[in-house]
Amino acid sequence: MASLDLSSFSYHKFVEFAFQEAKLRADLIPFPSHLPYKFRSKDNNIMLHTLSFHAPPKIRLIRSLTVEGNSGMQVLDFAVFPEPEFDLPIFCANFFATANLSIVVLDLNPLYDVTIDTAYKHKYYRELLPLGQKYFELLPWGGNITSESLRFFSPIVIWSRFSSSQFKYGVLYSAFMEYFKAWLVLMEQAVKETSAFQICRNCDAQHKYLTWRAEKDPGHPILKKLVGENLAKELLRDFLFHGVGSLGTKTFLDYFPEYNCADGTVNRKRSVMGKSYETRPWDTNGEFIGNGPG
Ligand code: BLA
Repeated sequence: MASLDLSSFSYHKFVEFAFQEAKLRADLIPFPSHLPYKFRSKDNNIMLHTLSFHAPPKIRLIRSLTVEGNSGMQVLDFAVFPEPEFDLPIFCANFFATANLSIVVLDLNPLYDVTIDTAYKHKYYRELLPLGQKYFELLPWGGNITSESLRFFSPIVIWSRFSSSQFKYGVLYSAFMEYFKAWLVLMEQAVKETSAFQICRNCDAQHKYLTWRAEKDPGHPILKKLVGENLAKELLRDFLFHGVGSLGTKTFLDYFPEYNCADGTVNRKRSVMGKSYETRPWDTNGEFIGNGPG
């Protein structure tokens, strides 16, 4: 199988595009408690770069982490989190590539579970379905996933695994640009919520999302290997999923009691339900057709 020379591509191009595009539509201010980071992994072979901003009144945090070096691996973790006064989706691009294999998740992650909340689904995704359709064939469904993850995904999620190639890299770049521009349009149109109840709900929903990812994101083992357990923890709590310690007080087990072990600790397995959804669980109208675990 042909493999891709990883030195011929970089996710920096994605990050540059995103921050430039965001700057056209919002005033980005360096995130107060973050410094742009450039650091080397423990074995010195890999560089990690971080960048983060906020942009009142709508963007609480826009941040990116890239990992690259001569280890045969490239990673992008780029996300945008809205202020709780807005029920905007969370922009999410998580790409992992080796010379042979790429694993990607690109989505406007819904704040509310769209398999249940159809009003939220219609509000944000009805008009975006054609955008998703453009890419579902070229970046096909990646097969079984951790079942718990699905409630954080939207009907236009791109979850894919494929042989790394320049062609796919180009398709992914194009999808990334279009998805991000679509998010920015939603952001521009978003109207500030005034109901205290609704703002609290948004805040809780975002906190639940952050709590899930800060505990169970599939990238954690690699981050820990690269920078060690302590720095990885700091990176997760203070940078990647900043807000997990401040937007709410509930714990992981409050949100996800099914992970409770008999001794009161969190089950270390990533999934208690197991993997499922072998094929795309939404039809072309964005109707949920997944059978779920079992
Ligand atoms: C695999 N990453 C995956 C998978 C998903 C995601 C769904 C497939 C395996 C699984 O079902 O868990 C991504 N899951 C997500 C996202 C959400 C979610 C974005 O629930 C959001 C709610 N991935 C990264 C980073 C690294 C990384 C930063 O984002 C590395 C530093 C690596 N992801 C990575 C690897 C795999 C993977 C190595 C395959 C290994 C595995 O399946 O455990």
